Parts: sequence; structure tokens; C-alpha cells
Amino acid sequence: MFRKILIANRGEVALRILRACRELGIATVAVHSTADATAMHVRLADESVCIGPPPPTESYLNPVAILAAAEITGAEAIHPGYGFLAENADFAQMVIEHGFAFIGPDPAHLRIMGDKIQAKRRARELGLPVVPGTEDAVGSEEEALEAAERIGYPLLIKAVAGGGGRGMTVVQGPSQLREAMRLARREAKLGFGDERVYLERYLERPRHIEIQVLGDRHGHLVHLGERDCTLQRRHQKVVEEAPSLVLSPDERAEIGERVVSALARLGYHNAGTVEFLWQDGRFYFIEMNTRLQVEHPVTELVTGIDIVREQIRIAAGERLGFAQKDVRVSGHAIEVRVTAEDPRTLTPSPGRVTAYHPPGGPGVRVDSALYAGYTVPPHYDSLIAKLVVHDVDRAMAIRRLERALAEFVIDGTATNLPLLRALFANREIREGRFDTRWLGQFLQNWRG
Ligand code: MV4
Repeated sequence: MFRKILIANRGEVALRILRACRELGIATVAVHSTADATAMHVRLADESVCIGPPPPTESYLNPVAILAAAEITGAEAIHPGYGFLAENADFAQMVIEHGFAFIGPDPAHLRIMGDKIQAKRRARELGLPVVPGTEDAVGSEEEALEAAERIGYPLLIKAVAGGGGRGMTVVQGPSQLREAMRLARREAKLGFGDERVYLERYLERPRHIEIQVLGDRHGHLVHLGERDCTLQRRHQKVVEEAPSLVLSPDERAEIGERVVSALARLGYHNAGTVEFLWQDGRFYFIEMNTRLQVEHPVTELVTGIDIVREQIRIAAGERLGFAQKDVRVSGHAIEVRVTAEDPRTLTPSPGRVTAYHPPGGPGVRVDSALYAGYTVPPHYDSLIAKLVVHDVDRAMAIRRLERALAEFVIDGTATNLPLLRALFANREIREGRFDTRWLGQFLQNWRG
């Protein structure tokens, strides 16, 4: 096992990794920008190194500064967390070439899944269901019209270089296609510097369901069931839960087995998540995340498996200590993302936190790096806390979540707590009747 790990991240995820290290008896190195000198992850780590000024490109996204910090502190491994350099194949390769362990998958797997078209092609070759569409970028408008006849309408024109919901154009019928192609290519060129686009069947009311996997370096893979992350706003997840209301145990086992067998053929190891759109009983692969995810606690609560601990053990070459038959999903877990932003305008609201009182009690977990007196810096993501609850079933989990949301006090900075409270008072949310467009529509009418 490693003796010392450098954590190449900040905020709540840096604390999450730090906690896993401490429980494994591993010393920790925090890195931080000058804006984060008083941050909680710096306070809790055994050692810390300042790696640069506030802009991420000059600190948390600077591979040379991070490798230098690992070198001078004698760290043996680097955990990238999520965001920043977590899925950067070049960084992972540099880490390994400099003699450190990268706590994540192979750089080759980061590379494949980082390219949307290649990822989709690979997923199909590996036997995963994908959205019907073109296999490559489409060149001419004629080619697009021909492909569209095969795919059917409505369809989506997606920018090859897009992602996170950017660069998507809906086309209702053949009469709109030529004009939409011209527009989409122009926008893709302007927005991403790459005009290539491809076509996909448009799913109108999907749910977002993702499968969590863990695999060791000895070819042993398991899935930990799904998370339903359908409630998103501008492609940012707001609520995540497990299990999904729409899957039966048989359907869960079936998609899980398909994902495990696909990733086993790929030789994948460490933690990973395969994202699907789900509509009318069918799964359609959209992408794979080759990292720890923000919403991993939901899975930890229903399975009892510590995903970060397993990531570290796997990177150290240890074997998974359990088999698929040992994984049981029990009860129901819900996570909500608390952000420092005005929920009506979405404007970030950095500033000094004057009072901080997180909820507690049975079945309540708060992952946060906040403390009273802390000033939320303006340079980074607005996520300031994740509130995660676990209870025997969904109805009780919602009651517990409402109770916890009522206890939660964050003063000094605007947060989306009022929005989260309103959300769970809504009947359709309580009954689980929503799709990926639901939250956007709710917010158009919500005035706090
Ligand atoms: C789609 C889709 C419908 N049909 N693809 C948005 C983010 C990107 N990863 C995939 N996205 C979508 N792709 C087809 N063929 C609808 C979405 C989508 C969406 C997906 C997941 C969660 C929220 C969403 C909100 C709007 C659109």
C-alpha cells in the first residue's frame, strides 16, 4: 500500500480523498492555489504545497506544479478527484512516467472515452446499446439527408467537439435538415473551432441513468448498480438518487452485466461510470466517465462500499475484496448539490460564510469543505456542499431529506437551499414522475 498520496484537487472532494487516506493509514499532501491558503483541505492534510495563483490554469490545472509538489514531498501516488486534470490522459501519462501511481484508469482508456465519437463506436463494438446515428462525422448535406432517412426523425445534430449538452440542434423533419446542418456547423466552428457534426436519433423524454463500476488490475470487475441523475439544470446535475424508480431488479442486473462484460473486454480498471439515456424501457449509451464522480456517495450509501478506498487499493495493485454476488443495493439514497449561487438568476454568489450549521442525525451525510468564517473564492465551481440521505425506501428518504434541508443553515452567501426545499415539496418529484426537461420547466415558473 502507498505511504503518501498527493491530492490534486480542492474543496469537498479533496476532503473526501483525505478521509479515505487517513482511514487507510496513508499520509496526505494537499496542493492549493494562493486563493485557497486557508481552505479546509489544506488545514486537514499532513502537508501542503502552494502550486500557484488563483486561476485554475496556473494552479490546479498545472501538471508541472503538481508533479513538482509530489516530487518534493515524496508522495507515491496522485489522486486527481473529479474535474480539473481527472480525465486528462496526458497528465495521467506524465504522472506514471515520473514514477508515481495514478489513482484512476489507464491513460489509454481516458483517451478513448475523452473522444465522443470514438467512445460511442467502442461502446457499440463492446456490445453496449447506443443511440441510432451516424458512425462518423457527416460531410455533406446530401450525406446527412441520406443518413437521416435511416435514423428517423426527430434527430439531433451534435458537434463532435461539443459536450455537456453544448452544440446540439434538434431537427423535426427532412425539410429542416439542410438549413439546420449549415447552422450547426457554423455554430460548432465558432464555439469549438471544429465544424464537424454527426447525427443521432433524438430521444424526447429520456431519463439519465448511469452505472457505477469498480475493477481491479487483475481483471475482476463488478457493478454497483445505477444512479438516476435525471434532474439537471443546464446540464448540471442537481439531484441524484439510487436506485432508479424505473428499473426492476432484473433490468438492473441485465444492464449491469452488459456494462461489466464490456469493460472487462476493454481491460478497464479503477472506478468508472457508464452514462445512458433511458426511454421506454431501453438504454442508450451516451458517454463514459473515467473518474470518481460527484454523486458517488449515493452509491456508497446503498451498497456500503467505500468507492474512494477501493480506488486507492486498486491503484496499489490490490484485489477487489468482494464479488458481484456480494453487492447488495439496500434502501434508497438521495443527494442534492448545494451551490453558492442565487437560485433565481444562477449568478454565482461567492463571499464570506458567517454561519454554518450542517444537518446531522441518522442517515444523513454532508460532504463539504465549508466552515464558519470561510470565504468562498470566486475562481472555482459553485458547489459548496453535498447533502446525502439514506433510508429504507424512497418515501422515507424524501422525509429525511426534507428534515435535513430544514436544519441546514448557511448564512452570508446566497445558496440554492430554498430551491432544493421547494423541489421536494413538489408532487411530481415526490412521485418520481420527471424527465431530463422537467427541472428547466419547473424553474421557469418558480419564483422562490
Ligand atoms: C441526447 C438527448 C436526446 N437524444 N441525445 C445532453 C448532455 C449530453 N451528455 C447528452 N445530452 C443529451 N443527449 C439524444 N440522442 C438529450 C440530452 C439531454 C440530457 C441528457 C441527460 C441529462 C439531461 C439532459 C438535458 C437535456 C438534453
